Amino acid sequence: MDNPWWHRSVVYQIYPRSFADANGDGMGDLRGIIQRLDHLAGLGVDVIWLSPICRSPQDDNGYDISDYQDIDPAFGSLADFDELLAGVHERGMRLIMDLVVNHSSDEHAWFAESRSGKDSPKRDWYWWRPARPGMEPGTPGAEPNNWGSVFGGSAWEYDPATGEYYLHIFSRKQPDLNWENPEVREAVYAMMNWWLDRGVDGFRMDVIDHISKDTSLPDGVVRPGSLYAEGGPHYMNGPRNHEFLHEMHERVFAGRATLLTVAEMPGVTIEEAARYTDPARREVDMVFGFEHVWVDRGPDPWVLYPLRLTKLKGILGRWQAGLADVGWNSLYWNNHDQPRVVSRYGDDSPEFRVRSAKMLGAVLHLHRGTPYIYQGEEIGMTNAPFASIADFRDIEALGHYAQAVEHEGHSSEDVLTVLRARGRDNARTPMQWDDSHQAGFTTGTPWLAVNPNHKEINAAAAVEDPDSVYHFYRRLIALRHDDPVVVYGDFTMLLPDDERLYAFTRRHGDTELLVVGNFSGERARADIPGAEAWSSAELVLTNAPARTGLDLEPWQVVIYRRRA
Ligand code: TEU
Repeated sequence: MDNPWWHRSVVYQIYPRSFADANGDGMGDLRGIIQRLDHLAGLGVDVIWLSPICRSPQDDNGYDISDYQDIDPAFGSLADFDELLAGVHERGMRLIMDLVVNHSSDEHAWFAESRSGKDSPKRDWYWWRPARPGMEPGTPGAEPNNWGSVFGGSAWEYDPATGEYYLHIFSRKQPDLNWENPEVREAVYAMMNWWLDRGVDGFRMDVIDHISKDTSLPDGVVRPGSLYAEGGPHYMNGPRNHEFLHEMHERVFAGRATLLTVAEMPGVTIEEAARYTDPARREVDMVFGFEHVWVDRGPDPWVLYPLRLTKLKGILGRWQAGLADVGWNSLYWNNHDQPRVVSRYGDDSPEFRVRSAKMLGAVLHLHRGTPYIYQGEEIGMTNAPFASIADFRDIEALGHYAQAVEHEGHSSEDVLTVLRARGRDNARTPMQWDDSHQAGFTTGTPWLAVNPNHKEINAAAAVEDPDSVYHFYRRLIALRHDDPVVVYGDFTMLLPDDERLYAFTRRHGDTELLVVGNFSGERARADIPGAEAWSSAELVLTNAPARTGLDLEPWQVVIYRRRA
């Protein structure tokens, strides 16, 4: 079988709300994206992934869909979408949609019908349950189980009209669909086929390892200091998850040649990832694991830990090894849920921002797998200077703040410190196009404040400057397109115990690459085994004035190539 095209591809994620606003209402839209397509074509990316654009009350910025087959008026219309898709295809790129089907919006017609009465034909499309036995429905503690919602509070919402509760792992406006019901699955597959028939090239599947739950919905373990239990073990990667994704493959993907399917799976292990992405099992092409973006957190996601490079290398090295023979990795530092990587694992000070952003890009893109770039990463955008809770918009940040400050007794300043480092709004500040008012994102008032550093950090300046992060990313993408060792080479981690250097080799046929990145603000020498063999190798790319050999400047990365 030929290697699939997406092995050679780089994906670029657009968060439409924050990308480009064509109509001046302060929110990005499809016509804004159409106007900026040449930025992406110029970068050289192969695929665009659009975060949700379907009709939505926008409780979770579109991850709460009320009509899967229409565009939210705030983003435009189906006609705008068709024009965008054509523009993407004309430039030789592909487009994948965000598929959000673990839950719908509570304003979806399906849920309205389900909620209308216990004998509604769609009652069983969602997870309705009575109060805990012996408890008065609607009173504290009477929820069917003790799970907490990801966004704070109970995972159950009481519905007085029928005296029952519905499950929502995310917000109360995101009721979980019941995948046990075959009608639900058929409705989802029909909708997916409708989009593919319209011409889209695949899907990124939101929390798709949450669709099969332990149907007994048992109580979970409550962490000390928490009000609610972590339900994850009972709803992530559940007993029928593989079965459902295989069925989806059969009903939707089979026989369609050029698709890309990527499954977001917060709870996935390497072993499970190998199963989900084994082509012989016909489920999905790749998964987004979370271990490497949770490297700086503990069991409580809201406690900060410093990055330990050895731990990060341990995780990514195990994923490389675990999917070396069967399956395929996705590679990402950033998306709309993660803080900006240059602020998180790099150094966003004026002295080292550009250099560390390039180093991080090179280390990621030279792993084996398909790299994802999140809008703004290619110009080294940073976390935002949020002054107070009033500056945040994200439902997760606001929900966590309310729970931690109002119900769990934490100080406001402590919670803000964590939110500044970890809050999702860091990724969601508007794309910085130029140094003008509102960074060229909108002529109106943006829904979330533009980062004041757009005066220096913006796409126009980056495209002008041959030494920018943008042109470095462009070269990384070109390197993948030009040299099969980047795509197919095997992966060997070096210096696993070094807390400053990230070093590995890739080998394909007679070509070998050596990549060494310095994750520190100090000079460091890479004492790798067989270092002398690299002394005459070609320096393919670096981000600092080249020094000799394997002595690295602060935050420097070197990529060497040699042929046997
Ligand atoms: O994210 C799922 C997910 O794992 C997040 O809840 C993550 O744990 C959290 O944001 C870390 O801070 C997906 C989407 O990417 C996210 O934007 C949605 O809010 C969520 O699903 C619900 O649809």
